[in-house]
Amino acid sequence: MNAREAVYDMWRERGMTTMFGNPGSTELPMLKDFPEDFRYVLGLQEAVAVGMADGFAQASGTVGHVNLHTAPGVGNGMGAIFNAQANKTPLLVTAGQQARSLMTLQANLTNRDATRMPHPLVKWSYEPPRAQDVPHALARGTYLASLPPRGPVFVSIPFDDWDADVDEAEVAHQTRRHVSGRQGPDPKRLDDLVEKLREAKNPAFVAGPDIEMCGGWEAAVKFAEKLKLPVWATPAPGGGRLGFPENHPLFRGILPPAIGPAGETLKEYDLVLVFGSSVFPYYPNIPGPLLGDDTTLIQVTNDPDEAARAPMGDAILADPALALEVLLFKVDESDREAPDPPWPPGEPEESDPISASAVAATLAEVWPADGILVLESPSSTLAMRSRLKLSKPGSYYFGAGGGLGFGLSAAIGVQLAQPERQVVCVIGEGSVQYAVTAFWTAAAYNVPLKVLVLRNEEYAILKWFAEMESVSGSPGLDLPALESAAIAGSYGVESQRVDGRDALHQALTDALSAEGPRLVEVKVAPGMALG
Ligand SMILES: Cc1ncc(C[n+]2csc(CCOP(=O)(O)OP(=O)(O)O)c2C)c(N)n1
Repeated sequence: MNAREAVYDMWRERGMTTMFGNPGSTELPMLKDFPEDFRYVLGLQEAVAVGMADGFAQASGTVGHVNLHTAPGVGNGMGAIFNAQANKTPLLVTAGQQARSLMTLQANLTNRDATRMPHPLVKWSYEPPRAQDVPHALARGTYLASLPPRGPVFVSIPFDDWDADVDEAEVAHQTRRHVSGRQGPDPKRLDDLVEKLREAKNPAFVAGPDIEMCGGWEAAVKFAEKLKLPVWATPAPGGGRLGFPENHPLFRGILPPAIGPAGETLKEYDLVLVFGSSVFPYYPNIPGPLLGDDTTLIQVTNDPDEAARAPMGDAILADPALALEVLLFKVDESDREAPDPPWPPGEPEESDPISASAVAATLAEVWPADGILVLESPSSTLAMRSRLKLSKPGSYYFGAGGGLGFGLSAAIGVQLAQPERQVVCVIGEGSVQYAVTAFWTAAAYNVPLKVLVLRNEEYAILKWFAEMESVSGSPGLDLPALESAAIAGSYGVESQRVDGRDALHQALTDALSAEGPRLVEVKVAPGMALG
């Protein structure tokens, strides 16, 4: 058996049969005699390949795999690897390397310090010392990527390793292991938490993305219902997934992301339980008290770094879903009165062009029951969340790292992983440009993704930040004449430009019933849409 056969067997066994990538000469030996039961999805630029693999891994529940071209390919993919790290996406990033015999003289394409290159962005970075170690190294990387906190790992593989003989029995031991990483909470600390809950007069629950990622959606709903807890979503910039149905009567909204306003919002509660989130993904810098004097905060997270770096409160290290399931047995039903549901957002004001809030309201009218939103429209994030009120697990993907380019690429990966559900990528015209070649992949592989581009002819959110930061006179914030529909059309995605709510309603209805990928570009008024 050679290294290639051993590695493909391992990937097959782990359900890792979809590979994203952009190949070069150093990667071709890995792709030789590509097995028919595998699927290779070509990205035309590495940031897109990584973003697609990120979305695919998150939505499929497998470890994603993306293969990059030695040093320049890794370099191009780095911003997207940063996003995968922030998203806690289990991702195996592999890259080709020059032949071992040519590395010391540094022949062309040698990645001279391959393991250092992606270092701060990955959990582990490795180049096997011998060809025979390639299967074990890839197995180790795959286990590590999937252990909490999950994230990307990197393995550099020299050109001539793939045909090397490996010991079949040894490789079977190394690669057929099950390594499980869900950890339960310390029972003593959980009992303390139950006691605090019993004493609390006005507790609240903050739901983070790891609830959903750990399979704790149902348990979170039952827990909040049993205790009649008002529920907040963790601040939007760091909430790459949802932790709680946003149409639930107990759901209050999204916590404001800055320190001062978040502290102010939580001040009314005497106990705040944060599950599956950092405390907190703060941004931007609006100082203030972290927490009210009479508020106690307890965080349950499976990420030791999140537990250690929180600026206040206590932390319990555990899988948030497991902790919720145990807690459900330990807490008594509360006889507190359930809080009133919040007011739904009113009809958006009419304007010409229409506002992003009106776009969100129109999208809500046609939203498919099983729809999945991949969102990268910075100035309308809050309007989309508050009007779509997504209520099923696996319905929302957002780049928690804030690096643009995630949205369009990830949407393709999510749609490939969830062919039965309808994926809609809502994206600003500026954000489209960071992953523009993704249109080609959508067209070439007939990925039935729908893209809604909001054209406001500016970097709206940056103008808003400029105002907040008292920065006037900044260049580079206007985007006239960026023709997203025409660009997507030239890559092969059928596209349409519309103005006004009625035309948008019709265009979205048509796009959603069409079979292949479709794009709708809508003109919107400049500025922020907060609700
Ligand atoms: C890779 C990367 N480069 C730059 C930025 C900074 N940035 C944040 S939001 C934004 C503007 C996005 O514009 P658009 O998609 O049109 O959305 P709008 O702000 O108009 O809603 C930029 C450039 C970023 N987040 N990521």
